[in-house]
Amino acid sequence: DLHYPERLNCAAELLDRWMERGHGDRTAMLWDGGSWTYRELVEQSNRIAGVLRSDLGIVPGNRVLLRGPNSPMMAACWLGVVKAGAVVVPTMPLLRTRELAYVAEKAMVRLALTDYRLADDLHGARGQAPVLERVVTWGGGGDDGLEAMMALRSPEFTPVDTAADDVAMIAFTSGTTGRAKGTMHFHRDMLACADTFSVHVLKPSPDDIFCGSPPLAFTFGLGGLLLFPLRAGAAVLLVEQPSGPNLLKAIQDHRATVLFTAPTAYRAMLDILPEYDLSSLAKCVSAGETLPLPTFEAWEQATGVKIIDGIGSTEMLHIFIGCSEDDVRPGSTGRAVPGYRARIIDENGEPLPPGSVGRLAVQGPTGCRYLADPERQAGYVLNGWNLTGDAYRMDEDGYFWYQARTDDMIVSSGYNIAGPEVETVLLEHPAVLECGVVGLPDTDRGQVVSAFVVLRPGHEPGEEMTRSLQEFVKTHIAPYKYPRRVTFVDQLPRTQTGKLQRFRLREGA
Ligand code: 3SK
Repeated sequence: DLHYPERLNCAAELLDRWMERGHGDRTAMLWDGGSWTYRELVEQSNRIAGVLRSDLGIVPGNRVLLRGPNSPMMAACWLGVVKAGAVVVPTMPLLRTRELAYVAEKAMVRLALTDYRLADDLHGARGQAPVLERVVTWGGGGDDGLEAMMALRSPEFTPVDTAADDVAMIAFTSGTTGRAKGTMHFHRDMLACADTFSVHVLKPSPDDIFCGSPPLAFTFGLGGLLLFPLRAGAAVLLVEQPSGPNLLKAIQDHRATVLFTAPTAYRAMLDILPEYDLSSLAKCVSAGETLPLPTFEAWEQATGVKIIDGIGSTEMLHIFIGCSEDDVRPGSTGRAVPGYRARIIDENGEPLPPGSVGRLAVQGPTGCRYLADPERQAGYVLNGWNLTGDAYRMDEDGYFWYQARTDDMIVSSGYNIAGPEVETVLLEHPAVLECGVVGLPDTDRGQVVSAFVVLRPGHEPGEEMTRSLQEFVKTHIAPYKYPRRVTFVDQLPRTQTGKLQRFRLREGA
């Protein structure tokens, strides 16, 4: 059980505590062209907190929107806002005016801090969301820029004495369907996600250098690229444009040891791995989507590192099922992370025995709290259990095996078929770069298994390829699972966090 004091400011706990432990001269943050020690990061975040309180009129409880690529200023702003007792509302860099206005209205955001290169959409959002009073930029210079204000503020700031269960962050998720939902997380949650998954599964040391691709605005990225390294007293390497080649070069140049990214990125990087020296890399974490077994195997073969797979959610803040490298059962997502409980339930919420497929329910130190949405809240939390939208099977040893999103199970001629299982097989075909498998309505079968396939360069779509893919599936898994329909596409619809939007494939078809 985790116990935290009743009064707690998580930014002070994650960052300022290290000064008392004589850690001030250790590197906290690296990026292309610079670095900050723990002391420098404390001072930068203190100046930001001072600006918020003294120049921008922010009082505890106010909501402050953040917008920017992964950069030291984005991280320092996150910490500064929290130190000031305000609530961070991080937003994905890809959001546009209308989406930003929706977030600002829904979360009642007064102030936005943004990288100057991404300011235009926020200025546009002000017109649509009158609640948003002010937009302040960093990186663009000028007397009214954030750095100019910071220069006039003290490097010292006493973090606001917040309660452990005051809200520290509202994270929005578009999920794989529908309109963005705000999820509220307490100060203690920020520590709890580090003290569970990171401490018990990842087991980092102060000598680690974390890096990765998920935005800090996505809780997967926030944990992996800010909360976990700080909790461990380690360093984080922030890469603004984390394409495969940029990320691999950054790992090589800075000897990064821990990598956080999504399955599609691992798969895409495989082709170019031999061009880089990745000998520093010791731990790799994958989440955001289920990790296909062929990707796990190919990555291990190429780097010697077993990917730590995990499933989390924005609602739960971070990963609640996963496995450390010494505990990997290839193809399974792992076991409940210490501190969490997980079980499989039927449609009435009753627990199912090992071996049965049902809905995954979890319980632990973090949990879902939707912002101003009692209906959704009632649908997600039942008797203290958080009901994920994922269909899983648990084996006798407590390992969880992903089947599909609950709404992605295909029922064809009475068979239950998990689209992701068919995708995993298709991905082993040498011509397939990416694919998505869904059920489409069919008068004879109810639903028909339908694959949308992006081919690797040099391979031709057509009937011959369709037959080759179908035969391939039939020889690898039960033949009734083969895709009766195959559509070749140039790309697949994905959310901003890289999750495949299977509902769009269904709609488009
Ligand atoms: O999708 C996931 O698996 C995930 C993991 C960590 C944090 C957030 C999310 C959505």
